[in-house]
Amino acid sequence: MSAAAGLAWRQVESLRERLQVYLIMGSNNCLKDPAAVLEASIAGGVTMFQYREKGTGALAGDERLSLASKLRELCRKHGVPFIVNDDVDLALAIDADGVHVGQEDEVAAEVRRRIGEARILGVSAYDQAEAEAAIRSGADYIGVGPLFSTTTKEDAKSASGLAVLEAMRDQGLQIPIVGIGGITPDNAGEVVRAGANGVSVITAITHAADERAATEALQLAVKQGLAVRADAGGNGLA
Ligand code: FQP
Ligand code: MG
Repeated sequence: MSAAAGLAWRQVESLRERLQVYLIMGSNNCLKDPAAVLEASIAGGVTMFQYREKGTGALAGDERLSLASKLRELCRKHGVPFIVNDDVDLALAIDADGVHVGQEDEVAAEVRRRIGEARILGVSAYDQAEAEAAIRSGADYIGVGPLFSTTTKEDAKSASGLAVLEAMRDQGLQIPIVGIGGITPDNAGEVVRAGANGVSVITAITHAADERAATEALQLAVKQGLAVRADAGGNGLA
């Protein structure tokens, strides 16, 4: 990544667009070769990618580094921002475009300090207080959820529903938001209409029979949701 590209991606308008269809994935989420899954999803229009190698059967050590590097190069080749989940050292080692951390991970303000000003910082927020703290820590975007129930994350909290997104926007939060947890092409539109700029998914793409088609369906649902929001006068956030 050149520093210039990183800074451009951090621009708020650009980041909102990048959050539209955000794929999160590690080797253990995939039913086939992870690089093939990522390539198919990029062909279908994935706008951002998070490498999350975690949970039962996750790779470690050299295997993890090697897969991370491979997926990082694929993203670079196609101009898709590459984010690393949790692991700042890995992100710096492979020159990732950013890092995503949650409330139980390295403190967000410290992550911002370590990754510098050219990389994207994403932070998970379950409610308004966590969202405000994330913003103070230098987050570029927040991941809000789980909105719907999910079985992918072993330690997931209970589903919040869409009201949390509406409440955040009603309270004036302007930061780019991506919804997470149990999102499919069927509910992606309502996630955006409730106030998210996009959706992030694991299973909806990695377990799809056709990853490209699944990505296209998510992209369409998000675009339609954004259009409805704009028609309704938007909230200045679309
Ligand atoms: N939102 C997003 C994103 N990515 C994530 N990985 C999470 C939320 C969850 O630390 P966290 O983050 O609570 O759990 P884990 O590290 O197990 O994923 F916004 F990018 F969609
Ligand atoms: Mg985490």
